[in-house]
Amino acid sequence: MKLGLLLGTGAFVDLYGLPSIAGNIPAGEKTVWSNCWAHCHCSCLLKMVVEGDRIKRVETDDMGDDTFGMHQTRACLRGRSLHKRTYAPDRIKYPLRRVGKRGEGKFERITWEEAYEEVHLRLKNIIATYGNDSIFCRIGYNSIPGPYHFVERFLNSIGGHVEAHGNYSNAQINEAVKLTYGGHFNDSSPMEMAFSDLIVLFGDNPAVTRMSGGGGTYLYQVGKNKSKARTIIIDPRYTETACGREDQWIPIRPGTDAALVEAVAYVLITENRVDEGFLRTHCYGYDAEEGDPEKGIPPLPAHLGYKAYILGTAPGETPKTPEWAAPICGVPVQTIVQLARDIANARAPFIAQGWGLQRQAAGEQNSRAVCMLPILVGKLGMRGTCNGANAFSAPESNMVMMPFGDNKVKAKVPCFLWPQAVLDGKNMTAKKDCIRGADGLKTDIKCVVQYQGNWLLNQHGGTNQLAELLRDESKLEFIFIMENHMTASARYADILLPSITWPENSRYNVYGTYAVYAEPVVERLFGCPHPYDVFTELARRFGVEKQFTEGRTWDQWQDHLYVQTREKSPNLPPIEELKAKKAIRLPYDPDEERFGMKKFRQDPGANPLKTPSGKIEIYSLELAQRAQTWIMPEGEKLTPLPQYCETWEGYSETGKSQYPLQFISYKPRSRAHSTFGNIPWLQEAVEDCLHINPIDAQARNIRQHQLVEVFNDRGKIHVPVRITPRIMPGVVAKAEGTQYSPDTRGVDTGHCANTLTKLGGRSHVVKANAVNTCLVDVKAV
Ligand SMILES: Nc1nc2c(c(=O)[nH]1)N[C@H]1C(S)=C(S)[C@@H](COP(=O)(O)OP(=O)(O)OC[C@H]3O[C@@H](n4cnc5c(=O)[nH]c(N)nc54)[C@H](O)[C@@H]3O)O[C@H]1N2
Ligand SMILES: Nc1nc2c(c(=O)[nH]1)N[C@H]1C(S)=C(S)[C@@H](COP(=O)(O)OP(=O)(O)OC[C@H]3O[C@@H](n4cnc5c(=O)[nH]c(N)nc54)[C@H](O)[C@@H]3O)O[C@H]1N2
Ligand code: SF4
Ligand SMILES: [Mo]
Repeated sequence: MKLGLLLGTGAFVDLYGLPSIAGNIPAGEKTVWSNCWAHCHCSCLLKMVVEGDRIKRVETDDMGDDTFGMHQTRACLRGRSLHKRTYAPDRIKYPLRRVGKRGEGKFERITWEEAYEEVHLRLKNIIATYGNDSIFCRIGYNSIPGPYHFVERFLNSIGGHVEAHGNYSNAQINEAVKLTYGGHFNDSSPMEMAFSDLIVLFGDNPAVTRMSGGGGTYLYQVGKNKSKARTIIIDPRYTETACGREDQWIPIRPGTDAALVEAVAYVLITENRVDEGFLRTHCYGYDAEEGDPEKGIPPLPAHLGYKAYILGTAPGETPKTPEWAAPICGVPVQTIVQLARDIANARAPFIAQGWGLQRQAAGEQNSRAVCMLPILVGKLGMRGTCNGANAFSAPESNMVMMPFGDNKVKAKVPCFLWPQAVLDGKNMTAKKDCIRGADGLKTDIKCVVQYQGNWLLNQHGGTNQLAELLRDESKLEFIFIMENHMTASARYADILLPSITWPENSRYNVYGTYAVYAEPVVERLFGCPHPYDVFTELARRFGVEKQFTEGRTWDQWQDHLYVQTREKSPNLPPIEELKAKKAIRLPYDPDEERFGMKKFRQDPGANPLKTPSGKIEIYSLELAQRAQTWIMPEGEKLTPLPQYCETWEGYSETGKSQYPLQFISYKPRSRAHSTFGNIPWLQEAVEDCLHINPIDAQARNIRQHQLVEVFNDRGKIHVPVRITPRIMPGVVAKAEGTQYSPDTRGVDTGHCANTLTKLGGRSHVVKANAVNTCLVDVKAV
C-alpha cells in the first residue's frame, strides 16, 4: 500500500513540515534541517541545533516512528559528529602556496586575488606547453556528486581534461556484471529479502557501509525480519553485519571466492541440481552451443563450456571438487557441500556481493563467479532473489546533476592508473592499459586537480612509492587541491585552497524515502568564498564565464536542477513547497517488486540482454575476443569463463613469499575513508588496530594491544594489535583511511593501509585497484 494513500495525503507526506522539536529546544537555540553528505551515500537527515552563529550539536531525524516508510532516517556516529568536522583545528582556512619541498607541508598564506592569479597562470602555461591532454582530474565521490560537478565543468570549459573511467569503489564488479548480464548492476533491493528464504552475502558489510536510517542496512533488517530468511555471510572477517545475527559465517581466504563457487557448482552439477532448461534458454556457454550465424553468435564446442571446465572433462582441467577447493579457499569440504545443497533447496535464494572481493587482482573473475550461483539454479529475475551482483548500492540520489559540459579530450584513463599516466602516459594504450575513448594517451599527465578527495596519495596504492613520484617536480608540474582539512594528499599541493564544509553549503537532495532542501546551517567560516564562485572567477579569467555559469549562481543552479528533477519524478512537491517545508517524506511501498531482469526471465527472446549474445554470458564473447587481441603484461590473464585464477600476492603465493600473511583493508566504522578521521570522539569510539588471529599472533609472540609492525618490501606501518578469532588464520586486516604519516625511520605511524599495498597493483580486466591483494608479515615492535 502506498503511504500517501495510507495517510490520505496524496503523493507525499509532509512529515517534516515542522521546524523544530516542539518544547525540546532551549531558548536561544534553533534547529535547521540538513543532511549528511558522506561517501557512504546514506545521506541521512540531520537536525542541526544552532546557537548564535555556531552549530552546537547535531540531532538526528526524530520525526515519524518505526512504521516502515515512516521510519526515521537516523544518523550514525559520524553524522552526529558532523559539526566537529566544521570546527576541526586542521581546517584549511586561507589560500596557501607551497614554500618548502613537495610533501614537506610548508605553505605561506596568500590572498584570494593571488590564488586566482597563480592558478590561472599555471593552468594556462600547462595548457600552452602540453595541451589539455596533460590535465587529470577526478572528483572524489566523497559526497553525492550531483551538485559538485563544477570542477569538471570548469576544466571542460577551458578545453577539457583527461577523465578517469571506473572508480576505486566498484570498477571491477561493474565490468563483470556488464560482461555477464549486459547491465543490471544493482539488481535487487534488500527489500526483496522479505520474500527470500536464504540470504547469501559475499564480502559485503552493509551494517558498516550502509549504516544508518537512509541506508540499505535498515532495509536489510526490515526485509529479513519479515521473511526470517536464513543468512550466510562469506568473508575473511566476522563482520558487524554477521555479528550475533547471522545463521552462518563462512570464513574464506581473500581472493579465493571463485574457487569456492566452482566447488559449489561441482556439487550442483553432479547432484543434478542445476536448472538445465534455464541454462539452455537464457544462458550462453554452460555447455556446447550451436550459435546463431544470423545474429553473429558463434558456436561453442562443449570442451570450452563451463560444465566441462567444472567437471574437469576439458583438456588439461581437473574436476573442481570440494576436495580440490577446500585447501585453496580454506572452507571445509562438508561446508562447501552443505552450501551447495542449501542454495539448491532454497525457493528464492537472495545471493549478492559487496565490493571487497572485487578489489583484487582477479577481481572481475571473483565477481563473475559469484553471479554463477543464481545462474546455475536459475533463480534470478523473480521475487525474493538477486542476480549475484550488489544489492546495497544505496538508492542513488535521483537529482539531475550539473552538466559536465563537452570535454574535448576524449581519452579516459582507468582511475587507478593515473600515476602511470604521470610516469609514462604517452605509452599507455587501449589494449594494454584499458585507455578508453581513444587508442592511447597523447601525452604524460603534467597537472592534477583534486577537489574533495584524498586519492592523490592516501587512498591510492603504494603511498611510499607514490609520494616519491609526487615529489618529482619534473613529472607533475602543478598539483592544485581544494580541501577542508590538511590531509596527507593536501600536503603535496602546490596551491591549496580552502573549501567550505557541508553545513556551510546549500543543496537539494532527493533520496530513497525523502527529499530535503538544506540551507546553509551557518555562515561560511573564515570568509571563504563559495567554491562555485571560486571556479566562476577562474572561468572569468579564462574568458569563459558565460559558458561556465550559463548565467546562474550556485543557488539558481540548485533550483534549476531541482525543477528538472521534478519533471522526471512528478511525485515530488513543487519547489516552493519543499523550500517552505525543508524536508518531506516520499511515498515508499514496501511490497513493490524491487528485483531486476523480470522481463528477460519471462521471455529472453523478446527481451534480450545487452551482451553480445543477448543472453547471460557464462562464456563471455567479449572477454574471448579481448583475450585474442589485448596485450597482457605477465601475470595478467583474461579467461572467457569465470575461473578461479592464481595471481601475484594471492593465497597461492603465501607459501613461496617471505610475506606469508594476506592483508585486506576494509571500510571503517568511524570514518568515510579518511573523512571524519580528525574527530577525537570518533577515534575514541572505534579502535584503529590490526586484526590478527590468535594462531598467527602466538606464532609471532605478539601480545594483546601491543604495538606491531606490519611490513613488506613497499613499506612498514606501526599500529596497535587486536588478537581476535574474528579474523581467520593466515589473514590480517585493518580499516583503510588513516592518514599516511611517515617518520624519519620510514615507518608510517599513521598506519595507512596503502603504505603496504602496491602502487601499480591493477586488476586483470579493467586495470582497477587491487588493494586487497597484498602480502605482509607482522612482528612485535
Ligand atoms: N587500501 C585501501 N584503499 C582504498 C580503499 C580500500 O578499501 N582499501 N577504498 C577505496 C575506495 S572504495 C574509495 S571510494 C577511495 C576514496 O578515496 P577519496 O574519495 O579520496 O576519500 P576520502 O579519504 O574520504 O577523501 C575525501 C576528501 O574530501 C574532503 N572533502 C569532503 N567534502 C568536501 C567538500 O565539500 N569540498 C572539498 N573541497 N573537499 C571536501 C575531505 O576532507 C577528504 O579529505 O579510497 C580507495 N582506497
Ligand atoms: N562507514 C563507512 N561506510 C562506507 C565507506 C566508508 O569509508 N565508511 N565507504 C563507502 C564506499 S566509497 C564504498 S565503495 C563502499 C564499499 O563497500 P565494500 O567495498 O563492500 O566495503 P569493504 O569493507 O571494503 O569490503 C566489504 C567486505 O569484503 C571483505 N573482503 C575483502 N576481500 C574479500 C574476499 O576476497 N572475499 C570475500 N568474500 N570478502 C572479502 C572485507 O572483509 C569486508 O568485510 O562503502 C561505502 N560505505
Ligand atoms: S550513515 Fe552516517 S556518515 Fe553515512 S550519511 Fe548517514 S549519518 Fe552520514
Ligand atoms: Mo568507494
